[in-house]
Amino acid sequence: MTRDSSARTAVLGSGYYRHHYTDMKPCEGAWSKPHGAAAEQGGDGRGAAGDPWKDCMDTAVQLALTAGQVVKKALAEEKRVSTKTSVVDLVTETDHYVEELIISALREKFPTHRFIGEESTSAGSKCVLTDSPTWIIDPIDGTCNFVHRFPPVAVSIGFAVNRELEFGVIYHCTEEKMYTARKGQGAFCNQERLHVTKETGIKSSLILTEIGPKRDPATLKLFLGNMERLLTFQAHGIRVIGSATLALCHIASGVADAYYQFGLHCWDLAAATVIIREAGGFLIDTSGGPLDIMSCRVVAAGTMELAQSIAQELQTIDYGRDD
Ligand code: LIP
Repeated sequence: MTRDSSARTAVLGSGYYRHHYTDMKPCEGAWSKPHGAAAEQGGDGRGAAGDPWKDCMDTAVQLALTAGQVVKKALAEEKRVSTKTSVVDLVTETDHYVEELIISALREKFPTHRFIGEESTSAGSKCVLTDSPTWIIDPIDGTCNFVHRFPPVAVSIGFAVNRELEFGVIYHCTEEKMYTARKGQGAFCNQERLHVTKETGIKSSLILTEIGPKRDPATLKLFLGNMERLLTFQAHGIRVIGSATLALCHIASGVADAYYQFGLHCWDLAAATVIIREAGGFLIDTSGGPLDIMSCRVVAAGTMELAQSIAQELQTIDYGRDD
C-alpha cells in the first residue's frame, strides 16, 4: 500500500471526485448525485437545503466512498495482520491508514469537531461522547472478513451532536452499496428507500448475530446457549456474516428481521442506529431497556415486540463499556 495525500485532496479540494489511484474508476454512481423527487425534497437521506449538518453528511458520503475504494483495492493485496484484545480480534495496516485518511480529512474541514475511531481508541484515545459535534468511525468493519477476502466489509461513519445521533453513512466496499440516513428524513441504499419488516415473533423470523472476540469456554457456552434458545422458538434461522454494520443494514433493508450481539462497539453502532431508526426499526439494550451505544451490546429489530421477545431470551455476555 502506498501512502499519499491525494485521496484526502480528492474529498476536500475538488468538489465531486478526483480519484487517487490512476487505475480506479471515477467515483460516480446512482448515489453520488441526488435525482428526481428525492433531490427536490432533500429526501435522499442526505439532508435538505438549510440543514446545518448537510455539508458534514455530504463529506461523510464522499469519504466513505474514497475509503471504500482503498479497502476494496487492498482486499486482494498481501496484508500485515496483528491482533488486539484477542487472537481473533484482528487489525491491519489498512485499518490504520483508512482511519487516518478519514479523520485527518474531517479534522482539516471541521477543526472544532471531536472524533472517536476504532483504531485510535485501541491506541489509547478517549472514547467519550460529549455535546460537541462528534464523528464515530469504523474504518473497516469486518476486518476478519477483510483479512480472508470474505466480501462483507464496510466503512462506517456516524455523527452525533449533543449526544444525539444525527446521521449515518455505511459503504459496503465490495457490493458498492451506500447506506445513508439523516435523522427525520428516512434511510436509503443507493437512493432506494429502506423499510424494516413487520415481523413480531421469534417464530419464523430470520435473525443475525455475531460471535464477538471472546472465545473462552464460559463465553462460548453463553453464546451458543443464546442461539439454542432462539432456535428452540423455531426461528427460521440465525446468520453470522462477520460485520456488525452490514448485518444491521440488512435489518434496515428488511432482508432479515432482527439482530443481537454482545461485544460490538459504539463505532459499529453509531451510523447503523440512525439507518435502522429511519427505516422504521428499533434498537434496545439486551436488558430490554433503552439503547446505550457505549454498552457493547444491542438488540435491533423491525418491531419493538420482536426486539423485546429476543431480549427476554438472552443471557448477558459481559464486555464492559467503551467509555
Ligand atoms: C467486528 C464487528 C463484529 C464483531 C467483531 C468486531 P471490526 O468489527 O463487525 O460484529 O463480532 O468482534 O468488533 O473489528 O471488524 O471493525
